[in-house]
Amino acid sequence: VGVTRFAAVDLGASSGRVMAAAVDPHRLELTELHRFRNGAVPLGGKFYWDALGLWLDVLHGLSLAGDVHSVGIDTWGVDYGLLDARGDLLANPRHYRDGRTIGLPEELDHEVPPADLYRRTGLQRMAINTVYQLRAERSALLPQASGLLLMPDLFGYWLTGVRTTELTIASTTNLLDPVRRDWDRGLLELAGVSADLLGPLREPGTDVAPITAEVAAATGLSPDVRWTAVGSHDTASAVVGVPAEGEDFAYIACGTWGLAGIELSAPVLTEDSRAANFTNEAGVDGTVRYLRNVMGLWVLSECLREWRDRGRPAELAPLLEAAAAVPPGGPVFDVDDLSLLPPGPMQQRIARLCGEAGQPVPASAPEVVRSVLDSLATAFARAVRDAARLSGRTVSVVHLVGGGARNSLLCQLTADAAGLPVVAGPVEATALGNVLVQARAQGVLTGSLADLRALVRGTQELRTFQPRSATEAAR
Ligand code: LRH
Repeated sequence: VGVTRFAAVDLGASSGRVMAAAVDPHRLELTELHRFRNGAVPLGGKFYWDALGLWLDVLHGLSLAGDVHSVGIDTWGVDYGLLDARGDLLANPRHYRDGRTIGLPEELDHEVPPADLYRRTGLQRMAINTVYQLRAERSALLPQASGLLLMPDLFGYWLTGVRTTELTIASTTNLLDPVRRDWDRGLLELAGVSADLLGPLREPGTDVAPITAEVAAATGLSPDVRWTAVGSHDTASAVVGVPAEGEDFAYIACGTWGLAGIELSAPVLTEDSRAANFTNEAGVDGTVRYLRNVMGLWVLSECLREWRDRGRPAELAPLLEAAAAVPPGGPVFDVDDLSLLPPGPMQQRIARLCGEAGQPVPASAPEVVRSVLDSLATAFARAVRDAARLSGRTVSVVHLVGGGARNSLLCQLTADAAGLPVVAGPVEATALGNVLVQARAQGVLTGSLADLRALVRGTQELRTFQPRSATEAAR
């Protein structure tokens, strides 16, 4: 069997990248072709995607891809673009950190009681969910729209001219029935979205279409290159890329967000699960991603941005080293507090949260960093414990993948808080999961998710952090 090459486009919250991978049943080698900044574009008090700027970066990345067989695209969840009758973008897509959905969950509660919405969709209650964004759009652009594409599908449409809605990204909308893995028509109607506004639903791992002649000309790619629908929700791809062995594992996909949970074969839609704010998102191969969205490294990166803007030292490596030397047992705050969601003065918000919780306020930068990481580790450990309890599953190891896997202090603190070994890596689990699903869809790999994960385990660098006792940690 020869080596086949694939391209993965992964649009993450702080950066986007185009990667190439060489794959055969014993090989999985990722090369970064192009990395570019990504983030919410503030304008007029609102936050947008820079969709066309990103499109140029995607084309540039693909122009460096050479001889690839197919392309897969993943982005973060919940956001979408609206199309007019000609198929053109109606407006710049909004970014979920926009404040337009504040108060809308409470408003929708009058039409669909929260318990009912959870039983039907199984999603964690978050104001960023598409159902609330659409509500904000109801009297504005939605009536003019002839099409709605979630972000990875929008880029796929630009790549091929074909509209489709991939299942894992659809499952972040709060409009999908996680049991039937199909739209809840009643909720679509309530959101003001007719089913024909959305493309047909497709499972991840579906070959969709070849790239357009325009894209082939712009990138130098062969016009035979395919778009393969992957787990196009970045978290779904990240979970494919978890190098787990067996079933007793939890994962934390830790980047801007920290998605902490387990993989199940059926959703958990109980009241306990709703009260614990767990989500049931669709995964690859009919799986359910049973997890909690934890605020993640966003809190830390906003602190760094704030310090940088004020001309204070904001280099991550020395700050982490200093944070590691801060004694344990310091202030821990609720990282999921809604006040931390929008960009802004993070240190001040953290100080307020610590103060309100009757804890000392971290003063120096290393103390703030340590408090953020202790708080994240606490939230991750709680999510792992809750996921096991609510699903009745046993967890004996935690896999931490994504950018957070580089942060040794975070990995160690998570192991300590969870009382379980943490296996860190791969950092690029999302791009790897994207590529693996393409390679299998295109017949280069075969087997189950366990087989795909074995390839990750056998080819990528991993580090294990053993949990320490309190006395060991203090030393
Ligand atoms: C992580 C993520 C997460 C949420 C959020 C909007 O990048 O996709 O799963 O959906 O972003």
